[in-house]
Amino acid sequence: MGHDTIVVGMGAMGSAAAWQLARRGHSVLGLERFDIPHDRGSHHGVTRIIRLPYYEDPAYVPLLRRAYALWREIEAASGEALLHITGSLDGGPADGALFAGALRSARLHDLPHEVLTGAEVARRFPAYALPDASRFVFQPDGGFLASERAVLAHVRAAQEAGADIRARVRVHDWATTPGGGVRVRTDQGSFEAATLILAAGAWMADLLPDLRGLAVPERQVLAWLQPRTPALFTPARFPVFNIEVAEGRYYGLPVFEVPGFKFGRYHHRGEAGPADAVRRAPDAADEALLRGFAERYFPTGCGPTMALRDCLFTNTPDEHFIIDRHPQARQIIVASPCSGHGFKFASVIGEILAEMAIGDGRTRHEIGFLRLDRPGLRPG
Ligand code: PYC
Repeated sequence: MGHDTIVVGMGAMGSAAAWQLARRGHSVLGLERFDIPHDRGSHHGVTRIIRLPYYEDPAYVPLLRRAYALWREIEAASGEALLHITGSLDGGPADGALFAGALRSARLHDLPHEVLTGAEVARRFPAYALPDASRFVFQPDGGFLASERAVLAHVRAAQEAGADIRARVRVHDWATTPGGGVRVRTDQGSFEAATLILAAGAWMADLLPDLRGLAVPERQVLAWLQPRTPALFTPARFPVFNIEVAEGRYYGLPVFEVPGFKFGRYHHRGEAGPADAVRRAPDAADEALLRGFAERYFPTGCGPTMALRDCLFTNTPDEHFIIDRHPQARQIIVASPCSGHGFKFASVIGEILAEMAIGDGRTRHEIGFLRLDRPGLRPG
């Protein structure tokens, strides 16, 4: 057997898993099809939101608490500042799913929080001009992660712990071996291991055809606009947000590195398909849609466009993650279709994947709600 574990995909989840495995003394081969880091998938674009009152489901909150601790651990191990606290605002119409979900998680998990009207948000954070009738959960521990830096920190830490990490290696396919292991065929030869972790993000269904229809890549576009009043859009004065407005569900972050505040619309224009087939380059219609949102809700943020970039979500039918073993091959662990909200969890998902790959394969974390055979993934 070549390695204990092969990890396919050195993005957010795969790089964290490589570190968690290597630091436990496991021999790891990490394979990435593109560069490390790269801008084809779901980890580029400088920053990603982290937030605690999880409107998607309160079951994520314990995972988030551990994710925060592990982000601080990789910061200490790498000497990189990765996690920046700004507070978070989550909400929209008072009877909407986003506000109700955030409030439910905050109450259920006893998270420090305040409920604010649109006018109260504007008084405290003057960049915001949200509908006064809407309601928002402000939670002080929200913030953002420096995303490419985080991937690099995990990769470097994994290498220092002995992992063999290789970029520009394209995996063709994989097969189980008679001895209960796995062989991975690539454009640079075949590799064997006892366990395989598939963390290939938008390319998951290419490696695991069973996931077609369950892990569907979707094009997203992000805008960075130079604020007309930059002082209102700094991390100290601009909490990260997830909001529902008349135009859809949007998220955004303060100015960091790129001289513009960053935001995007969930399911931007609904363009989905295989990762290599989805249209990529942002166009004038993308920009117009995003600027229209900012002009209405962040009028002092709406200076010149500084950057427009695209990335991919990998959506499941119920928009929850998939983390499980392959039903027919227990030595294959499937992770990383995260429906666009997974990056913040990468640190804890790395720990989960390492625990699943080692010893009796049990993880201390409660991830039953992310299994492959859950009702939300069944047709109809
Ligand atoms: O989870 O806050 C989030 C998020 C923002 C954009 C994509 N996911």
